[in-house]
Amino acid sequence: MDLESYLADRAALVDAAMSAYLPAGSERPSTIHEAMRYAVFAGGKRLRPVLCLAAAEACGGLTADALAPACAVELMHTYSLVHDDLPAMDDDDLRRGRPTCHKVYGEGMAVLCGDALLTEAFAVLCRIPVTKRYSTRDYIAELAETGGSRKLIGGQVMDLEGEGKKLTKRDLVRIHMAKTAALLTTSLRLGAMTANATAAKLAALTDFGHNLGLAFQVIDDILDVTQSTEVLGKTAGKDQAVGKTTYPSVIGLDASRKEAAKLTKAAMAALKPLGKKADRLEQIASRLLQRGY
Ligand code: GRG
Repeated sequence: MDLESYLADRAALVDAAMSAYLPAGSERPSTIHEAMRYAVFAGGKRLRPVLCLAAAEACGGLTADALAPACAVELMHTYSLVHDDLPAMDDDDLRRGRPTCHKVYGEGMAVLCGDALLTEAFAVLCRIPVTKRYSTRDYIAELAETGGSRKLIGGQVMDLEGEGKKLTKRDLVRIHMAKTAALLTTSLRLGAMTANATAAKLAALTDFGHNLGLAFQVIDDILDVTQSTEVLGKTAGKDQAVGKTTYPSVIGLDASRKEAAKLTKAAMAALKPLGKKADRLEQIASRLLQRGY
């Protein structure tokens, strides 16, 4: 299967599974369930769930067994976007090419929508078939650590407190390791765990995830200044408008492109222990890098 067909096929599997897991839009109280579905089914790339499935496959596991964690990471991701867009955070009107959740359903409902999506992520995670090495407790610990104040929330705090200040490249790495790279890495690790992956394979995927996550963020920063709002589906030039330090603002556009390429190369090198089975992950990394150009 070529990469395009693979990405479309896996995204469709994840969408069908998420639709089955989530309450129907008509279920009472329907406003919250409609808001959850509005946020989730808004045309996201489904990068994190696809990485989860591809990691399971790279470790010799079944795609079907990794569907629950794939949905869980996308639900956590969507919650973070809904809350990140709120006026108290990034205050954004546009996400995934549509009005943000709070613009449609109001701020109170958007807060509750994010809360419900995050809670649902853990409920879905409990549906993972247990393997010899990993128990439900291991899956929950993995996702909880990533969603907590040492990773996603901590990264968001550093991000908020950094607005209007001149940060160094080291500060940026710390923020993006906690925000973007952490959830990408956990997506890979949860998928691999459903395939009963050894500690060595998990370590290789962790290394891959850290480098890929940072590369993804450098590319996201580049796109923010080089692409239009229409292409991005979210407000272009937002980073500069709110005084956020980005890779291009610290090291320049050319050096940022080189940095993204270097990180992608390091990510690909980390896949060596997985052999040919990791080819799909390598293709995905290469495809993400192309987005930055
Ligand atoms: C808990 C409020 C809160 C925040 C946690 C992850 C995070 C911190 C906030 C999300 C907002 C954000 C801009 C994160 C940076 C990572 C990033 C570039 C997200 C966009 O991911 P894509 O491009 O989006 O995969 P789609 O829409 O395709 O899913």
